[in-house]
Amino acid sequence: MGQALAAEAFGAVTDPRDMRIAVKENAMKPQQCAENVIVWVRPEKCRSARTGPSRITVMLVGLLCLLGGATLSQAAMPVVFYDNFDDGNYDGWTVKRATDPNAPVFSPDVVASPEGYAIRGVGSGYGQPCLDSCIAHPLSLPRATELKIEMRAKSGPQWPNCARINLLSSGDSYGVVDYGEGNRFAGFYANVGADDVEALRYGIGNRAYEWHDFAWTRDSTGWWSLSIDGQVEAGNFYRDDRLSSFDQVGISLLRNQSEIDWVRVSAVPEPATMSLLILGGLGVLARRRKRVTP
Ligand SMILES: [Ca+2]
Ligand SMILES: [Ca+2]
Repeated sequence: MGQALAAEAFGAVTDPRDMRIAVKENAMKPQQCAENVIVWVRPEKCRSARTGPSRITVMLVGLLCLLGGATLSQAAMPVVFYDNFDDGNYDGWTVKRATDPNAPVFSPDVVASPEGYAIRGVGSGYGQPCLDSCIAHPLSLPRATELKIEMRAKSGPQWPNCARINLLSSGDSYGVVDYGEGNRFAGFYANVGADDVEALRYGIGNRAYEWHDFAWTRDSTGWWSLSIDGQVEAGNFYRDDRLSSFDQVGISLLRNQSEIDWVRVSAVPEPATMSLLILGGLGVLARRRKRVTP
């Protein structure tokens, strides 16, 4: 994506010598190449310009730095959805039935947590039918490339226990879990058409039972990585970019020991969308310059 961004920049600048952008890729750890954006501006051009000369160039560089940074830096990936439940409710979410069509509908509880409030499952877990507390919130996320699904969650030691986020795309989904009881893992699921894959089952020991910040991130080449508390623990564990447009965020809490304190979804638009943003920005700058230059 970085290369595409650079190509767009060259195409939009009348004198390509004014500006060069290079993106240093690190193929081994693509999720860490984010900060490697280098921008050169030819200084003599700035000096030779008279009225607000390279002001537009400087603004372009600023714009490109911002957009390039937003594109490449996962730390700066735009947040498209966030709820921390600290207002003591889950208004805006709809309580859903679990996948079992015979399951009753269970509303999760809102409980105090070390960081405000969290939501917690109810009951003792599986039964006849099973006892997930499921809620869903609408989301409008078209054509994303890079993605990040995050939650602060804890699960519990008794069987069964699971705190799960689903990012839904019509009938398909990516699912991420903090799975408790004896298994104690962070997991990732891709449910696309008839393909239902458990792509990651990463053992986390007793951390499954404690509050931790989990992040499942997809980079611009489709590789997913797992970070816990900001540290990459399972880098590039799976490659899947089949889903790019999403319409709902779902939460599933199994049993009254599994809790989620906050959920956050971040995304970067596909290059075509980003190019339109860049061209739109350039157009605004060009019109602004035209107005101030006789
Ligand atoms: Ca709320
Ligand atoms: Ca909270």
